[in-house]
Amino acid sequence: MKILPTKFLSIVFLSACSLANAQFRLSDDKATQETQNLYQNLVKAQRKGYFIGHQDDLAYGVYWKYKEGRSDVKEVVKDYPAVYGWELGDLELGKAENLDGVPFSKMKEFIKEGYRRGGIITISWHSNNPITGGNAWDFSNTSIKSILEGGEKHAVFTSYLDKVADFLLDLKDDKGTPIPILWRPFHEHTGTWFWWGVKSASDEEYKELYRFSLDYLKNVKKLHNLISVYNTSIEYSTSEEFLKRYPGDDYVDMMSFDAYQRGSVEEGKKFAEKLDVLISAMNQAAEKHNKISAIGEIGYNQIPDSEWFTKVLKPVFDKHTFSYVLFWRNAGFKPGNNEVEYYLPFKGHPSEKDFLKFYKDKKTLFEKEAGKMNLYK
Ligand code: BMA
Repeated sequence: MKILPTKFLSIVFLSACSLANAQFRLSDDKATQETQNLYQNLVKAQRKGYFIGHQDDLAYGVYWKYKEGRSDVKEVVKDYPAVYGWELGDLELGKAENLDGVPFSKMKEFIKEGYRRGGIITISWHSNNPITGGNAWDFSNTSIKSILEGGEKHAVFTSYLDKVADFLLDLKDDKGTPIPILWRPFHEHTGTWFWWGVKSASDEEYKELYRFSLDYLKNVKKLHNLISVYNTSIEYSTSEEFLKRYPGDDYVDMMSFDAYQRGSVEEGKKFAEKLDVLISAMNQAAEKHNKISAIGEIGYNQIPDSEWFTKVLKPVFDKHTFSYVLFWRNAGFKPGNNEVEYYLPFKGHPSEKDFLKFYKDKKTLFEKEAGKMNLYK
């Protein structure tokens, strides 16, 4: 009799635990085992902290390009980021390099390398405009109807998806197992600047675009290694607004937004307040729909505030739970104009010390931790 209550309690406890994870199910019921494992491990890891990511991390830094083993992040904290972001824009045109000059052949190798070390891969797609032939920022068409099913430009759009699918299908480890990908298409859709944004796609058209492309990749192209990431920009403050163009639970696995601090260092306070609202509203939506959440892109170009990571970001991040945050690319000097663009410190940058402090915080998870967590098992 004495044993019973303990036994009973442990059964209750165990079933509560498995229930907690069981409610998180991938939208693709044919998802590969590794993809399901990654998803469940992301759910678990959220209780511990959040993974830190960086776009194009292994390809180049502010002062270098394509040097094996290099990474601006690693040179500052002696560890790679846990999440690697890559970008497919221009692949759909059959080009050998993406819109930022990264050769797709190299990108594939970097993806395999990050995965081999136990890192997480996320991919975005600044697709060219299939209607006008302009780039992703060409929102001059007033409707995307013609690329949806039955539309006269539909075949152009599916030819784009075919190219994307070929690339994704080729992402396999040495044993031929597909590498799980956090797929974040048609991002920042609440903004005005992309052809899938609010200026040229109605809410219903956007949802249809999202659903059609995902169905096409899963059902026609047989891709079952995708974790689908819904991504807005900053134009919301409630969960209802955040979900205005939500394509539905059967199409989304993670919820996310992109946000950048701009202007002077003094803007940090306002940015932190906004960030707090953005995460709260997103997490309310995520909780309601049994999805996990993330910050798809973040940054403050050139990091003019030498304590930005620990004084602006960390206090807000500490109030919430989410699975990863991806800092945008250390492009350095951009050819064609005199702009300099980078979002994480490199060796010798004034915010190096602050980023190291951020690294040492127990909630920030980089690649060594990710490796130990065996995210794919
Ligand atoms: C933007 C900038 C651009 C880049 C684009 C796609 O935010 O970094 O330089 O071309 O992302 O990666």
